[in-house]
Amino acid sequence: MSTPADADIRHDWQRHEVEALFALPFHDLIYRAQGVHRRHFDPAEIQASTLLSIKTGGCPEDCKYCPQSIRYHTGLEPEALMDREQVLATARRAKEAGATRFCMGAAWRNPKERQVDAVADLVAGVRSLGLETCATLGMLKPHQAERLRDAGLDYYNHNIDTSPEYYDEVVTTRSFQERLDTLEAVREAGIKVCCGGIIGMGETVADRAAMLTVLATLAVHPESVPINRLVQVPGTPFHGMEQVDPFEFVRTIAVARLIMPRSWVRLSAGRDEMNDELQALCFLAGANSIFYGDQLLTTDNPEVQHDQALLARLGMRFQNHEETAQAPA
Ligand code: SAM
Ligand code: DTB
Ligand code: SF4
Repeated sequence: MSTPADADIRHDWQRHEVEALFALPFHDLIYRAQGVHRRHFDPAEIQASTLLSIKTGGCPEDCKYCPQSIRYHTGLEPEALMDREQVLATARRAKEAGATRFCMGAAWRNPKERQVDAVADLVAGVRSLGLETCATLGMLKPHQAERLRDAGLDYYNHNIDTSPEYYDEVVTTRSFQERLDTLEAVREAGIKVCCGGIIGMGETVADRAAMLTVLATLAVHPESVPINRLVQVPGTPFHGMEQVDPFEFVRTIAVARLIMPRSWVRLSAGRDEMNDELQALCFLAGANSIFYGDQLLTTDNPEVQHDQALLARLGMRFQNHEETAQAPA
């Protein structure tokens, strides 16, 4: 028998319908998003992912938001791949602090075979600690995705970043289609997909609607949808961009929740510059995941004590390890 919750799941969203959601009065949009959220999730529960940059800087790509591109002078010193013990020690601390997922990021256009082997070894180690694993390493070929799956990779993060139309204003060194090809390789390998974008790069509301429509019309919705607010890093071309209206940011979260009801919608980069009230509005709009830990990849994130206190003040709690625990691969 089909339930109202089943009827929430659609893969045929049209751009004009999604734009109409963005145009709703704020209170109606939040009310609808809350309704969908409560049909699919416990509204008090937040999933926590901790990020670690395992290979920082020196990236050949030209993403105009990114401090790790070699083309921009951001003062970041390129570093070699981090050693295994250091990664595992950081993962252990993340688990002790309450994270359930550990995401390893590398500033690569795409990994070479030996780099995939090295990350596969890290994935196996992190998974054996009882954490969900995620990696973000740039473009992947199908056999590389399979290698990472065999090592026990649960999620792969690869963002579309923005709408197909605005994309060329943001990145020129890889195409939107190449991003979709990587997402397909990941999905085909049986790895869960983490895919979202960035708000505040000068895009229009129609671009935001178009970006979310691409995600919501994939054959399977991404299991995680990170919504980042641009972190403006001096030296990057997008430094100095006009700030996005906080309510417009909350609307983006609400629309993501409405059209991808079963996905973990992550309030991602940019939280360090948000006040507690804005974050609470994002949770009310349906965000139920955060990056947790004092650092994102290269920029600051709120301190763990602050996040713990915020959740306590809101009567919310972190998802616990038992809910995500899986047998070792
Ligand atoms: N190099 C890999 C790639 O681009 O696929 C993985 C790491 S990359 C830093 C991961 C994602 O972080 C980007 O796709 C982008 O969405 C996000 N990101 C990077 N810099 C950001 C910034 N300054 N503000 C917000 N999000 C950012
Ligand atoms: C995602 O969507 N956001 C994260 C993660 N996936 C890899 C990265 C945010 C990076 C913010 C800038 C920095 O710290 O370098
Ligand atoms: Fe490189 Fe990823 Fe940064 Fe783009 S977002 S410059 S691919 S590290």
